[in-house]
Formats: sequence, structure tokens, C-alpha cells
Amino acid sequence: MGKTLTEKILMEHLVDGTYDPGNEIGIKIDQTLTQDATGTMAYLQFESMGLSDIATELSVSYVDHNTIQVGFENADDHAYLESIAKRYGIYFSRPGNGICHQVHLERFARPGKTLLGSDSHTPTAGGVGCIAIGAGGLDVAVAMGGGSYYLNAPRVINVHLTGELQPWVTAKDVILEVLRHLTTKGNVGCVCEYTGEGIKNLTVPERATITNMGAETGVTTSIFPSDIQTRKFLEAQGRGEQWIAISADKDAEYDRTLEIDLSNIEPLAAAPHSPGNVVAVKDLSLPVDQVMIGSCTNSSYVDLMTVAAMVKGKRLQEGVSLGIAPGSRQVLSSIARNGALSDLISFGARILESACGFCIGNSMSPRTDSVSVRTSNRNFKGRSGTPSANVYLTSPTVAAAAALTGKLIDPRLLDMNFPRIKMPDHFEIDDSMIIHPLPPNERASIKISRGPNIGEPPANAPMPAEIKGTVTIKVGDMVTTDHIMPAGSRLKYRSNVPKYSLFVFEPLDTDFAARATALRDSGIHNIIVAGLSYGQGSSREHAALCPMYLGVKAVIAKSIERIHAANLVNFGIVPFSFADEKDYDVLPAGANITIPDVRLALERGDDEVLAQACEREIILNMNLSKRQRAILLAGGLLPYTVQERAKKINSL
Ligand code: MIC
Ligand code: SF4
Repeated sequence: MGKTLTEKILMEHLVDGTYDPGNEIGIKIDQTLTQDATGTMAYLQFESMGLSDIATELSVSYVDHNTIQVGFENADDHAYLESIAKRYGIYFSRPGNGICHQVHLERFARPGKTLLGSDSHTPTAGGVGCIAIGAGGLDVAVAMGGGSYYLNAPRVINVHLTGELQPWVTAKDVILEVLRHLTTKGNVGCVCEYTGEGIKNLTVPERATITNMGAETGVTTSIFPSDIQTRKFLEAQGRGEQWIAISADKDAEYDRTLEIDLSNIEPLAAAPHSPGNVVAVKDLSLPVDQVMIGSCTNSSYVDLMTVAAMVKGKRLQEGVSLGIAPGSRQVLSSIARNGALSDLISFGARILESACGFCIGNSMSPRTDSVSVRTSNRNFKGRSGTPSANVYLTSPTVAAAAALTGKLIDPRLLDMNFPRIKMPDHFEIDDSMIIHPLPPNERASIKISRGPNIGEPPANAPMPAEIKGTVTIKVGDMVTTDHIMPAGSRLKYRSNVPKYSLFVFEPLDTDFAARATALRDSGIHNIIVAGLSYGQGSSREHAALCPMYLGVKAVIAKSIERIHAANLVNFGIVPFSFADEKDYDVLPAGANITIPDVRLALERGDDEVLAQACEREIILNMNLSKRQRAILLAGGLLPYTVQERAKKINSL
């Protein structure tokens, strides 16, 4: 039987376990990436492992999330990250050089490799035929140290594309169409592999838009084969020698197939407040207050050149605010040199730094009750920084049409021809904002810079014999990591866990942190009860680390998303699921729960435990591998890794 591309790459990197969908496997990681908001904690954890060097082929540390620098905290983090990169042989992409995923695609991602990144949109690199996976910072730290990355061998969905995109319809509409079919739920443990005639005309930046936002379906990653388009892109980036052809076998067997005819796709939008809430733009004729173009999904050269061509010589509608954040310094300097930047400025665009910025609510929050049209990938309620705003996610062409008309309209109704912009044969290459690793003999003398906001990662105790606690909060379905651990104006406390913990669940319950702290201090365990798809969205491990700091010992949910479930285990919090979802209804907030012998159950490898709550017994499932159980018993991945290393040294 032939192999899928996913199987081929994963099997080539297999170091532990047998490849059987659903089975836990360990893989070798070739490349890692971190960004500053998850990176400081990842490197603090890396430091505490006591290793002298990284063990990957390439590791890159980006600064793109926290570049606002109100106060000293962000700048101190940047200095820390730069010194760590020099000390351990890591590439350092300086603030201003661009968004990690865009820059990694341009300068480092390679077909056939594995990439692990401490950001959920790491699958962007799947656009060049790389298995690129988002994970918590601690998993990335372990991989940087040469440890395997563990995941469940995925089931592979064949997204079979035929036909050709029509004028005004773009790659963003393709991924919105995929989201319409797959939704944001129920895809944990799968990979989307793109095949078919239809992929031939999609360039790598277009493919990367698709694999980027594939993260919103909850799949482990998305991947395109490496073909002529990949070669063209790598050659245009001056990296032609890194090209290899790699694709699925003709007789590969997939778990299921999703057929999409590109010719039938129309301009789409994800309506508030979920990327899975997809509607046709033609069905919305809304007045728009703000348009934001950029983010790791849609900020490539062609994206911005298309917008510039559409607005050249015109004037921004009064009442509409337009912000544009080019994805990288390469994109920004290219459009500066060819005059397109000047067209955008003359039109009335506010040009923002090449960084995440608005996408994470870190700037440009829209006004109260407004409609904001954005080319980014997430529109969870409040993520923009304005809880009452209605955010629609669209392609750059739809966003530009909104800036031109002040309305969310189908761009095919505009009185203009579709400006078909070609990807250049040669991009402008200037890596002067990437600091290369120092020679090994110069690294040891580097002094690590630590500002006062940078604290030690908090330690956790091993798993107690029993969990005896209270349902400190009960939440509904599809609670995202933005709800659990808000970013935006709180982002600058990422390196200071005691301070950041004060904001756990802030958008849902401003009193949670105080309540949880009081319970923790009186020796009672905090327990979170949740509905479906708990922990959707980002890879931020702070959504597990800060609850751990507040004394959370268990999450009991109808279902938990992949990265978040892994992060919970990494920080010693047991991810339980209800054996019978109806038990969710009988567990009120404030209920007392006892899970007797949880330690014993983990040691024995039980799949379920009995919890006592509300004068009855509730069956809880534990879908955990042997390794995950050992991590939970140790109190988290960090103590487990140190413990395993000590065992290895003692056995020598
Ligand atoms: C996001 O888009 O939500 C983020 C901010 O990039 C996160 C990472 C983080 O919280 O630092 C992600 O996607 O993983
Ligand atoms: Fe940055 Fe937004 Fe992309 Fe996250 S989704 S990496 S915040 S641009």
C-alpha cells in the first residue's frame, strides 16, 4: 500500500513507537521556532534543563508578538532572548524583521523536514512540504535539547483540489471553504494533506495561507507536496539548492477525502465570533468601521501588491480606519522600493510594523460595537481588544473592497478588473536583521540579560494520591486559550507567571484568580469543568502553566483540543473527559469533587477513574499514553525530563 506524504515524513523521523493512527509516536525534530510571547518561558525552561547547546539542525528565535514596548517589560524580554540565542547557537530574528511564520517560510522552511514551533500557526511551513507542528514552549524546549516530540500518529484527510480559482477569489477563500466543511471541532489527531490538479497553480505563499489557517480546524498540521511551485519559491528566495521533490504515493490511502472544486469557490468570510462561522460575502452587506490587513495568514508580497493595485489613486472611505502590517521586512522593503507602499499611504492606510500587533489585540483595537474586517485567522470574541466588536475574517481583496466602499461587499461587484499579481522570480534578500549563531567557542562567555520582569518558571509538586477539590469555574463549549489566558494588553506579563496568573479567565470571570488562589492556599485543589473543544486556538502554554500556578489539578471536559491537552499534561494537570457527557449538566460550579486514588490509577494505567461529586459517582476517562502518565506522576514535563536524564546518567 502506498504512503501519504505525512506518513513518509513522519516515518522517516520516527524514533519511538509504531506508526499506527492514534498511537503515540516520538519523532525527531529538525528545526524549531519560537516567538517572544511563548519564547521567554520556553528558553527559561530550556535553561533549567542544564544543557550546554541545542541539538537541532536549526533553531530560530523570533520577536514579533510583543513589540509595542509600553514599559520596560517587552524590551527586557527581547534582550533576554537575544542573549540566549547567542549563548546556545540559535538564530535570532530581530524585532522589525517580521512575523515568525512569514519569515520562516521565506528564509528557513525546507521540504521533507520536521519543524516544531511554540505557536499554533507553525503549520504555515506546510506550504513548502514540511511537517510543521505547533506545540507548547516546553515541548519545543525539549526538542531543542534533542528530545523527541510525542504526538499521536495522525489520521490523514485528503483535501483534493480540482479546477482553478476565479478572479477575486483567493487562497483565503479556499481555507474558509475547508473550514466550512471541517468546522473548528472534531478534527483533533488528523492532518490535512492537499492533493489534486488544483494545487498546480497555487504558489507557495498561497499554499501557506491555507496551511496557516488550517490550524483553526484543530488538525495537527496541513501539508502540500513539494513540486515545481516549491522549487520556484525556493529559487526566488535564493534557496533553490534546498529543494527536493516529495509527495504522496499515487496509491496512498487516506482516512477520508474532501473534494473541493476551486472554480466553484466564491469570496467568503468568517463571521463573528468563530473562524468556523463561514458565510458568503455576497450575503453580507454591512457598513464597516475598520479594515486590518496583515497577520501571518495574509501579509505576503502578492497579498499587499494586490491591495495596493486595487486602491492606487483612490481615497479611503471616510469613517473607515485602515491599518496594514506587512508580514516581513522583505515584503515591506519590496513594496517600499517598487512604489506600492506609497500608493497605500496615499490611499490613507496606516502602515504598521511588520509584526503580529492588531491580530492579537496588541494594538488597533476597534471602537465599541464596530465592524472590523480583518485578513487574520481568529475572530474570537474580545481577541481584537474590544469585546463588543464584530470581527469578520476575509481575504485581502475583500478587505480592500471594504476600505474602498466602506462596506463588506463581494469584490466582484467593484467596477474594476482583478489585478492579477505574479509572485516575483526573485525576492529581495536581506538577512541583516537575522543574527547568526556565534561560533561554539565564543558562546560560553555570553552573559544572559535578565530584566526584573523575568522570573523563574514555577515548579510543581508530583501528583498527589488523590485530587480533592472544588469546581472553581464551569465553562461552556469552544472556550479558547484567549478566554483562559488573555493576550492583548496582558501579554507583557508572559515572563512573570505570578503576575500573569492574576488574569486567568479574565474575559469570563474576573474573580477566578482570587478564588483559585484562596482555595489553593487552604489546601483545596482547583478543578475546571468545560464543554466541547476546550482550549481551542493558540499554543500558549500559559493557559496551563498559570492555572497550574493557581493550584488547578484537573480539567474535566467533554473534549479538549490537542495542543492544550498536551500543555495540561506538561504542567501536571490531568485532562479528563466525561465518559457520559450528560454528567457535565449535573456538575455545578462550586461543587466539591474527590477523585480518590488518582495516583494509583495513573500508575496502573487505568483508562477511567470514578469521581465522587454531588452525592453520586461519575466516570471520567483518561486517554493518556504511558509516557503522559509518567509525566503527570512527576508533576510535569520539566521534572520528568530532569528525572529521565538523571536515570540515563546513573545507568551509564
Ligand atoms: C495567537 O495567534 O493566538 C498567538 C498569539 O500567536 C498564539 C501564541 C501565543 O499565545 O503566544 C498561538 O497561536 O499559538
Ligand atoms: Fe501573530 Fe496573529 Fe499569526 Fe498569532 S495568528 S502568530 S498573533 S500574526
